[in-house]
Amino acid sequence: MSVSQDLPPSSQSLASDVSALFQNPKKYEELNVIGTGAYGTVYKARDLQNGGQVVAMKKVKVAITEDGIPLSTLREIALLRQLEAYRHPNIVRLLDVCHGAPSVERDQQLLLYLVFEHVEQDLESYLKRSPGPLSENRIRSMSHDILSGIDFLHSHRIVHRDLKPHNLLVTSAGRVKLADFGLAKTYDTEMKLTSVVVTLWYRPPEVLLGVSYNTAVDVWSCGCVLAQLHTRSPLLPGTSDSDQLHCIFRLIGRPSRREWPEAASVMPDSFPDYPPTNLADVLPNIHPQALDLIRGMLVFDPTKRLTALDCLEHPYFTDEPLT
Ligand code: 0RS
Repeated sequence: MSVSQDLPPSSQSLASDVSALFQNPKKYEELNVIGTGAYGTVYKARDLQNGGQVVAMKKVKVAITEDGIPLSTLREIALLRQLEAYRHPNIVRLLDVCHGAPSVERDQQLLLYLVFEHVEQDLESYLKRSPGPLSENRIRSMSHDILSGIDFLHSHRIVHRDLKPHNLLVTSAGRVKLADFGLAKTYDTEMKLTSVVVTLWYRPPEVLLGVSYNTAVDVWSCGCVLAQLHTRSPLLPGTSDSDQLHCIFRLIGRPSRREWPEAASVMPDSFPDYPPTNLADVLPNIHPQALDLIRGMLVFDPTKRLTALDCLEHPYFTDEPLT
């Protein structure tokens, strides 16, 4: 693979950096498919050179141009590698990046293999398998784990954009780790080509309304996940973009015309004037501080929503020591 020849001088070091990290994927033995989606396919695999350690191997197809691998892809891989240096406890470990052998490279496409530590369960299955409600301590510790992971990404100017129980992984020790972020542009194009059903339940109003968005989107998604930790069922299970907005406004009330973003793709009067529902009725028996935290996360205006750091500093986490 020739990645460095045609790049501007400023990106030379980046390209060779990434290039040096690519290894032969032959040293991994695929065991079975863990999941497949817009992101590509994730396999459970065995690292043959490392005592047979079980790993999660994600195959991503990358379109190559005359100039080689798109600079945006190289940048994202470099960024994932850079993040890995911090070994954040709530981010899944990236162990290796390699590329496909020439025989597996199709026309204008390259297979990239991202090798991660393998984590036993995803939060979706964890909640389904849980025989009863999670304990208050468990909920608080999992909520803190998720928010710490988000705050770490945000402090590196990364927006996850698709946070949901499916890509939150639960270790055997009960810690939560974020997966499936980065390489966003790489699979945005893939997403349009595949007919994968994407869940809308964690999507914030600004994304559904088609206005520009930022890190606040992850806080909304996280608010939906935190509510789900309490009830073990999705808070806002919309069936289409429009139904998702109905679900949201039935919960938080339809925003006034004054609050409605100018660039929105739909008008406020497309929706009934829903009054807000009391979140306490939807989340019965919830810790009052947890309720206050989730309220601050599910705010329509992204600029008025709590940040991930605000959330971590909320009394829900600071009033009592975490277990
Ligand atoms: C739909 C019911 C199924 O170790 C799992 C892992 C798992 C991983 C792992 C590590 C690092 C990823 C996975 C990863 C990479 C995209 C991803 C998208 C979603 C999730 C993880 C991604 N439900 C969902 C999948 N599932 C079984 C139930 C599991 C179970 C254990 N361990 N992924 N998925 N990155 N890219």
